[in-house]
Amino acid sequence: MCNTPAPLAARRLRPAPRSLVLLGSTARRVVGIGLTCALLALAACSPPAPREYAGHGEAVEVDAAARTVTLDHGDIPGLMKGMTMTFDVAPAVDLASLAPGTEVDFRLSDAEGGLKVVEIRPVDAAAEGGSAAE
Ligand SMILES: [Cu+2]
Repeated sequence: MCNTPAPLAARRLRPAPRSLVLLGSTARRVVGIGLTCALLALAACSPPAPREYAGHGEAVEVDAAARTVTLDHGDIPGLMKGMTMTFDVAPAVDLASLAPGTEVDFRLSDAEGGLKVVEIRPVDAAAEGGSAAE
């Protein structure tokens, strides 16, 4: 008997990706278009999740009119090393009561486009001793 085992063996030896073989060229194109649309929809409809960072430092300069604060800040994990720099401040933050020279804890967020200070509050001198009661 002639069982022709050669083609079977040859087929087994060729590890062609099954999914691609099973899909016709049209189906592949549809999948490709679908993927492209999904990616475009993702890019257009869901902006990247806003990132937040916590920092600590000293308010060197406060410009309530320009909505900026210059901070001499320590390292901000995941963002930058310690430095003195000016940040934009989100509209909701009250800068009127923040005096230059104040030691502050602050939060930054990139939710509204650029990086902005979304919270800034003086470090309670009493809490600095270690028993921080907020
Ligand atoms: Cu900085």
